[in-house]
Amino acid sequence: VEYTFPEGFWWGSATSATQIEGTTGKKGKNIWDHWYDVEANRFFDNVGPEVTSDFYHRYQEDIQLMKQTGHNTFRLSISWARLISNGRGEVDQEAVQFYNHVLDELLANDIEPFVNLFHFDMPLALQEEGGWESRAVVEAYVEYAKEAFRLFGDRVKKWFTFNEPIVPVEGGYLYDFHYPNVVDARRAAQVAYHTALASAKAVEAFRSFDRNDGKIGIVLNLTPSYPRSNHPADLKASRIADLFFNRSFLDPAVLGEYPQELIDLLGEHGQLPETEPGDAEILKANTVDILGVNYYQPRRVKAKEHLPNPHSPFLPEWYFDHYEMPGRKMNVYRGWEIYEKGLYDIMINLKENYGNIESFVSENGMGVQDEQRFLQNGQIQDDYRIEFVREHLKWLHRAIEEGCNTKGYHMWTFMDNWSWSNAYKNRYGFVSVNIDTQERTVKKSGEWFKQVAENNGF
Ligand code: BGP
Repeated sequence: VEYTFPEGFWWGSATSATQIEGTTGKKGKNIWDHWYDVEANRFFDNVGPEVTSDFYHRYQEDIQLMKQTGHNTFRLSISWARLISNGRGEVDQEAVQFYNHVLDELLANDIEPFVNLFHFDMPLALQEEGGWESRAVVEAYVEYAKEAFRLFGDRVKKWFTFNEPIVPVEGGYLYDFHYPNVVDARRAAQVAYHTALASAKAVEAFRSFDRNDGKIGIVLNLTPSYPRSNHPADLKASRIADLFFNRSFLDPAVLGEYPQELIDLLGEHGQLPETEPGDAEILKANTVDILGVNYYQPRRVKAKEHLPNPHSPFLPEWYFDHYEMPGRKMNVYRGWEIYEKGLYDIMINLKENYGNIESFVSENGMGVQDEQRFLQNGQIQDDYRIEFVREHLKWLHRAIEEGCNTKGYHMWTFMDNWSWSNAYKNRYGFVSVNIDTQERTVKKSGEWFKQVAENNGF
C-alpha cells in the first residue's frame, strides 16, 4: 500500500432523500414534486422524482450493498416534507419509523450514519410562504431541526444543517435551473442570508440538546477560483468570484462572519439582504464543528472583457468572465472540468485560513452517460471512475500529510440515482441500478473501493 490514510478514516458515499427514496408513503410535496407537476418538460426524459431508486422499500438490500462496497460511513438526508408534511406541525409517525429502521440497519452493519437536514428540498407549503426569503421559514426550519435531533439524536452523531446551500440560491434565484425560477440578485442574497442564519440557529439548537458526543456541520460545494494569469485584473476577478461562490457560505459557517468586501460589493449595487438586530451575534456564536466539502470542479475566471450594461439586472458575473483553460481535462458528459489538485488546494486553504477545521470530502464523483456500454460479463467496468477517485485521493493524501485535518472521503454516490432535472442521464454510483426493474449490480469501482477501504489506502 503506497497511500495509507489515517486510522479510522471514513470511507463511504453520499445520497439525498429526494434522489433515492421515491415519493411513496405519506410524504408531503416539496418543490421538486411540484415543479415536476407543473413543468415535467424541464426534466430530462420527462422523468420526475416519484420512484427514483426506491430506497424507501429497498434499504435493507442497499445497506448490504454498502457493506459489500466497504462503507464504514454513509450520508443520507431526511426529507423535511416526509417528516412533517407541510413543513410545520405534526411529525408523521410512519416517517419516524422509516428513518429509525434505516438508522438501525446502518448501525447494525457498523456503518455510521451522517445525517443532513436539507438537500434542496423545501416543503411546498413553505415555499408558498416565500421559502428562504421568509424569516418565518427560518424559524420553521429550526423547529424541524430540533425535532430531528430529538427523534434521532440517540442514533446519529454526525449532523449537517445543509447540503450545498448556495445551489438553491444559484438555481432558484439567479440562473433559473431550479424552482422557483426567479432571476433577482437581491432576492438571491436574502435566500443566502436566511439559509446561513438558519444553519447557525440549528447549530445553536443542537448544542443545547446534545450530550457532547455528537458533532454538527455543514456541507459546502467549494469551487476553487483560479485566475487566467497573474495580471491584477485577473486576480481581482478571481478573488471576487471566490467571495460570491465560496466565501459567501464558508466564512459565516466557519468564521461566524461575512467578508467585508462581499458586504461592500452587494451594498454598492443595492443588493444587501434584510437582517435583524442580534443576527450577527447568532452567526458569530454558532460556527460549525465540522465541514463537509463537495468538490466537482474548479472555477477558472478572467477579467471582464466587456463592461456589463449598467441597466441590466445585477449578477456576480458583472465582475468576471469564465475562462476555458486550454488543455483542461473534462468530464464531457456533465461538462465539468476535472482538476484533482483542486481538492488539495481547498484543504490547504481550510488549514491556513479557516483554523484547520475538521473536514472531510462529502461528495466527489463522476457522472457518465450510457454506462451500459461498459458492461462486460454482467458488470460495468468503470475504470474511468476508479481513476477519478484514485487521483483525487492521492491529492487528499498529500493534504493530510501536510497537516490538513481531513477525516474521510465520501463519493457521490452510492447507487445510480435520480438527479435534479437531469433525471437518469448521468450515472454516478458504485452500484448500478436498472431503472425498469430496480435491480442493483455492484460496478467494478464498488469492488475496488472495498479493497481501498479494507486496506485503508491503495
Ligand atoms: C451535487 C449535489 C448532488 C448531486 C451531484 C451531482 O451538487 O449535492 O445532489 O446531484 O451534485 O450533480 P448532478 O446530479 O447535477 O450531475
